[in-house]
Amino acid sequence: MTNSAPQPTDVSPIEVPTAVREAARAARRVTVLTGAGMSAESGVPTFRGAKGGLWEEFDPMTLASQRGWDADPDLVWAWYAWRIGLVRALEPNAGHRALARWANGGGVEVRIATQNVDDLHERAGSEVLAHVHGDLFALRCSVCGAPFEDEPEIPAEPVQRLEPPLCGECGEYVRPGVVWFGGMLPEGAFDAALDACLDADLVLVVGTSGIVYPFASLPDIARGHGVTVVEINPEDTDLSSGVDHVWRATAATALPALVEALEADPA
Ligand code: BV8
Repeated sequence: MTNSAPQPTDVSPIEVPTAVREAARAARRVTVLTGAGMSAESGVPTFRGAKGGLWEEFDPMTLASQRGWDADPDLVWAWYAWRIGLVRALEPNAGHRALARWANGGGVEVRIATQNVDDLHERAGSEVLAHVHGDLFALRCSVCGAPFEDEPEIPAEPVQRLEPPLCGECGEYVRPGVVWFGGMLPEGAFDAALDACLDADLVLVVGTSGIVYPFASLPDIARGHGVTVVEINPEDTDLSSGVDHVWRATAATALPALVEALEADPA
């Protein structure tokens, strides 16, 4: 595999670039790194991107940071309650389903590490190795850390402000189980993702702008260890110049096409 600068493969979305199909066919262990673009075709807004994202409308440091929560928990909780309601109402897309089918098809080990806090990979039937930025649905007390198992009140329409639920143990506010900017990643999550990249034959980077660290460092580390890295993204990203192949396509068109091609012509 030449490591010269990857040539964008301007093929129609359903056609699988030969180099990508060959790398996938030869692989026994595939690690898939996903970001918000993986869930975009399910209707989950991305954070950035040409068509606008959450961060255009909402300031991440106000809504996705400890400082923002300390300053105004009702504002932050209302935002996460909206996102919980939104994700619940949406379905996994053909990309999520294709990854589950690939993993369950046998003959290849497919491991998923994601930045996404939604549960669409799991609802598509995939096991997720690591939610490196946490889980929208894993609610816990913001003070004593006790898990919150009750059903939080989710307003039908988005509201500006909503008081967070109270912890059954200590009565303090309950927060979403996500990682906020400046926050520590879940115990072992980054290491699990890193290990899965280092002993992979192929790393697929799907739907991420590659801006948020340390997750964004994974493709480079993998490639530095001689692992083939392929980016699937309709747009150029900070990662594009550092991968072996870029496939300018969307998650829900590229992944089903790839898995179909492999099923049609297995290794
Ligand atoms: C930490 C949960 C220890 C909350 C999120 C090194 C250098 C610089 C900065 C740092 C550094 N190390 C640490 C930092 C600070 C910071 C950081 O990276 N800042 C950035 C902004 C510069 N990192 C942290 O704070 C991390 N913690 O490092 O702790 C520490 C602490 C302090 C200092 C040192 C060390 C924690 C970061 C986690 C924050 N939490 N989410 C919530 O969801 O509310 S991040 C959140 O935004 C998501 O989880 C995701 O990670 C990120 C969004 O990125 P993407 O998923 O890539 O989405 P984006 O919208 O950007 O792009 C979408 C892409 O999809 C686009 O490319 C688009 O083209 C593509 N696309 C669109 N449609 C499709 C598609 N692709 C395919 N198909 C489609 N249909």
